Order: sequence, then C-alpha cells, then structure tokens
Amino acid sequence: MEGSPAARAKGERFHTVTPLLESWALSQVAGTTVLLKCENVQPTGSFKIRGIGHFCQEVAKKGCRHLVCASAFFPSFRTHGRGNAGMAAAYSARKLGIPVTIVLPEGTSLQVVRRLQGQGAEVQLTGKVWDEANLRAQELAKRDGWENVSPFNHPLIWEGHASLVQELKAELGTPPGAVVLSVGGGGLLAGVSAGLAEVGWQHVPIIAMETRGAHCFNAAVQAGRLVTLPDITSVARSLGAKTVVARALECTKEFEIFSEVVEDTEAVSAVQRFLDDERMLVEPACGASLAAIYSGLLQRLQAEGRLRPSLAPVVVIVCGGNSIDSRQLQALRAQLGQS
Ligand code: PLV
Repeated sequence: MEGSPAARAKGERFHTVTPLLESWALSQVAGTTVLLKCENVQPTGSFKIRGIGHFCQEVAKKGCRHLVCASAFFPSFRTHGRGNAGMAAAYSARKLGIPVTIVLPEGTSLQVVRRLQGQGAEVQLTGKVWDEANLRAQELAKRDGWENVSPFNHPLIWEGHASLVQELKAELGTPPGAVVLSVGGGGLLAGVSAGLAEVGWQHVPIIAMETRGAHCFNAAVQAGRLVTLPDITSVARSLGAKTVVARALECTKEFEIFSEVVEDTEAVSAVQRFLDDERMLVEPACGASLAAIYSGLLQRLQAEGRLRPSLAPVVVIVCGGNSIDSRQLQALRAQLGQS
C-alpha cells in the first residue's frame, strides 16, 4: 500500500491555494477596497474541500474503511445542483481509494446523483432537508469501520478551513479590515475564526451572512442559545442547516462577529450583479456574502460606528459557485419576481 496512489493521497493536499483578487466594481460600491478570496475555483467548486479533505485524510490514516456524508443541495425545477459537502467527500474518498456513501434529501435531481456517482460514490436519497438526510448518515456511520463526515461539525473540518486564513496572512501580511463569509451549519465561520486566532488576527471583525429562512446562526445569536428553525424556506439551500453548530455560537464570545441576514431577493440580485461585474457565476449561498457589499450593509455598519470609517481592505469569501447555472439563475429571478 505504501507507494499506492491511495497511500500517497493521505499526505497530499486536496485543496488549491486560491486567488485573492481585488474587485474594482465591489470596491466602488463599498467605498473600501474589496478583495475576493475565490473559493469557487477549488477542485470541487467550494471551500468545503479544505475541511472535508483534511478530515477524510485524518480518518483514513486511522483506518477508516467507508465514508458517509449527508449533504444539502440546491433544489431545482428543471436543472441541476450539487451538494458541496457531498462533492468534497466524494472527491476525497476517490483520491483516498475509500468507498463513500452520500446521503441527500429526496428530490435531488438525477444529474446530481449522476455526478456524485461519477466520482465513484454510492448515493442514497432520504428526508426533505439536510438535517433529515444527516440522521440517516449518522445511522449508517454506526457500522464497523464507517466514518460520518459532518459538513461543518468537527474540529478537523475547522482546522482544514483555517488554511484559508493562513493563505490570506501569507499574501496580505497585514490584517484585513473585515472578513465577510456565509453561514450554513457554521463550519466556515468556526474554521475562519480558528484561522484568525492562529495567525494572531483574532481582532479582525467577521461579517457572518445568512439568508432569511436559513438564518439558524442569527436566530441563535438573538436568543443567546442554539435555535432549531422549523424549516428551511430560503432558496440558498447550501446554507440550509436548521441548527448551527455550538462552536459557531461560542465564537461570538471570542471574536467580533456581526450576524446579518439578507432576503433571498438580495442574495440572488447579488449573484446577478457579481456575474455582470466579475463574470463569475456563484450560488445564492455565496450571494448572501456578496449582498453585504451590494446591499450597502458594510457601509451601514460603518455608519453605525460598528466598523471603522476607514477600513483596511475587506475580504469577501467567494465560497462556492457550484450549484448554479445560467438557467437556474433565470428561474430563481423569475421565482423571486426579478425578471
Ligand atoms: N453547504 C453544505 C451544508 O449545507 C453542503 O452540504 O454543501 N457556502 C457554500 C457554497 C456552501 O456549500 C456551504 C455549506 C456554506 C457556504 C456554509 O458553510 P457552513 O455550513 O460551513 O456554514 C447545510
């Protein structure tokens, strides 16, 4: 096994060091330099490969024989979408030569299923939303030698995501004025927080974005305890965890985190404007972060004195561009009355 591709994969890095690009258009809107951390160009189309790749490598070293992962996906009317966590787990498992089962909510399109199967994954469909698929994944993971890959709830996942901040430190040297990111289950938030602490940037404010109807972090922040949303009603299904991880809520005590919620219409307009401005098509989950700029939220936080009036460059994490294509964007705009 020593020299086999699977053995070598245990030591190899699965993610790419992503570009950090200055956006003229977004900087104009924000009145502050905006830098884009382009996680949409990762091998599996989102930042997820950082944490999930790291997690899968570590459990493979410990002898895991079968991986299982529940993933959320972008529901489509006619077209496709894919679970970012599922894609990252399937990719990592293939590299490691370990079988993998991906559990997705029912209603996932055949195209998603085929794409995951194309990565060599076995696919199971169950439940209506991610949380229900996850229960099934947890059940399967009780089998001997099986390991459940949580898309966001494990210290190894956060450790993997933290590599993103190490790249920022290496490229920027000095701390950014703020980091804007999207929150689903809270893994990216927990990972970026861990990374900020690691590089000595724990004072850098984080703007944590969600869409209404997938706002489990904001609900928890407001209540001061974990809250389970009754349902996911936002179109940003990749943000669709009903409860945020406890670590995300703890982070609010250790870091300066502004929890902000935008409407689906704002997230989807941001996707359209970003496509026109930067010629990159991203999914609504990422549109939530871009809306922090396009909807004037950053400037509002400055006006309210919560962020400094003259800020160092702000980093927006362009978290993923997977679960969308031009037809889906059109359909979303029509659904939200934008076209
Ligand atoms: N999406 C997960 C979990 O959903 C999934 O299964 O694909 N941006 C994008 C593009 C994402 O795909 C996700 C998570 C997030 C942001 C949010 O990251 P998190 O869950 O670590 O907060 C429920």
